[in-house]
Amino acid sequence: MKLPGLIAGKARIAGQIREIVMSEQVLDIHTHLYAPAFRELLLWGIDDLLVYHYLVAEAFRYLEIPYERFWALSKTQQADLIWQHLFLEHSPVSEACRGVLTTLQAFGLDVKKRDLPALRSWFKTQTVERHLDRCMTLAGVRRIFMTNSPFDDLERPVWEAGFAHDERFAACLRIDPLLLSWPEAARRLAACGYRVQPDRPSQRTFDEVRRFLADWTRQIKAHYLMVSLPSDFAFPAKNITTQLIERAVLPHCREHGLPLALMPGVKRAVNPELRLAGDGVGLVNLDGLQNLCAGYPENKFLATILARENQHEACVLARKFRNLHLFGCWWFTNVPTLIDEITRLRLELLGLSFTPQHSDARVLDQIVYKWQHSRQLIADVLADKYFDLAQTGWQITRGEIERDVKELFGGGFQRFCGARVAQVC
Ligand code: RAT
Ligand code: ZN
Repeated sequence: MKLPGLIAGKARIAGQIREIVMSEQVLDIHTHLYAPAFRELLLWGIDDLLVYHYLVAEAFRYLEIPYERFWALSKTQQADLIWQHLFLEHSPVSEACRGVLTTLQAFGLDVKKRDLPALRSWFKTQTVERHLDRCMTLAGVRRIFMTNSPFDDLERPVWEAGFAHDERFAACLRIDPLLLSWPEAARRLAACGYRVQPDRPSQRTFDEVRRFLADWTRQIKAHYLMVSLPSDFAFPAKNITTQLIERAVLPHCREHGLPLALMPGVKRAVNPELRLAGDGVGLVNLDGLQNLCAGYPENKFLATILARENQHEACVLARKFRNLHLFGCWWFTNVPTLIDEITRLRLELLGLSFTPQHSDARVLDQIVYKWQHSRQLIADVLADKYFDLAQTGWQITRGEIERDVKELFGGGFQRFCGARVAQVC
């Protein structure tokens, strides 16, 4: 084909793919959002958008006030300060700043006025139900997977009291305290009537941990279990974390047919003064993940890894182990440069057998920008890949592109997870 023909061909493929990728409904498989029944735990609106911890960290690049002074402010005052420094005194070019503007624009709000009080007034006139419908429609999200922790004192009573389930939300059991802060977790389990021994745990302790996991799996109808892991995570190791994984968590997951989602690479509280914004990233030795996949072929592992430098090795691991499903560009990797790079890498090494993105939204409105930005990048990468295929003479139908995009946007995840997830999605 001559150059003008090639360019026209590429533009045609790109246009078709963009149309499909922008409109396909997606499963958002990891968020920190809650169904409206959890009331104030479901964050939404302009002030929550502005005090998002990604923006707090960025604001402290410019702020000179002591950390405690910032934390002593009300949410509105913190939002004012962040707006002032990140939007007015500097151009909001970072991904998290741009995201706020993409979201407001999608709501039909005029960002060029830079009028924070007017934005606040608009949000005051919205109801959470209408806003939820709006955000899910604009984001094209058909189900939101929550992060649910029985160790959370605000969340646990809601489950215990019971509520009418909203089919758009799926629960996932988060177990960080159990695996990473055992003495404290054991104390809490004991207080709830589980006969666990914090020091020198016996078989009965592990059985009781399984009983705890089974109770909460049933209580919340968990779709998978999940844990974020420090960058120095090793498995197996001579520690309680390994024992708990081997003797309680993995048997529980096998018994209930649930995947375990592993999120390695966090360095918690690198700067505790920043609170939730104070975590960092570290390179992980992926031998631990390899040992889990190899040693427990009957278990399924979902994984998203925080360090950019770990992404290639993770893809190679997923080529070796079909019980490993990579997902998302997590947290610090959720920026255009890395979404583009990681998605290309995964497509080139894994074909379509991964889930390119999750939102990790903490504020409902964020699903709008996180999905809009990611969809554009995914569409561009796919367009290149289908164009490369076209160069070989391979012809692809619109139906086949739609099939592939469905696979990436939840179909592959559902199949990997098996019956439990397939039932509800
Ligand atoms: O991305 C985030 O909001 C982080 O604070 C973490 O919550 C992370 O996603 C996690 O699930 O640990
Ligand atoms: Zn998260």
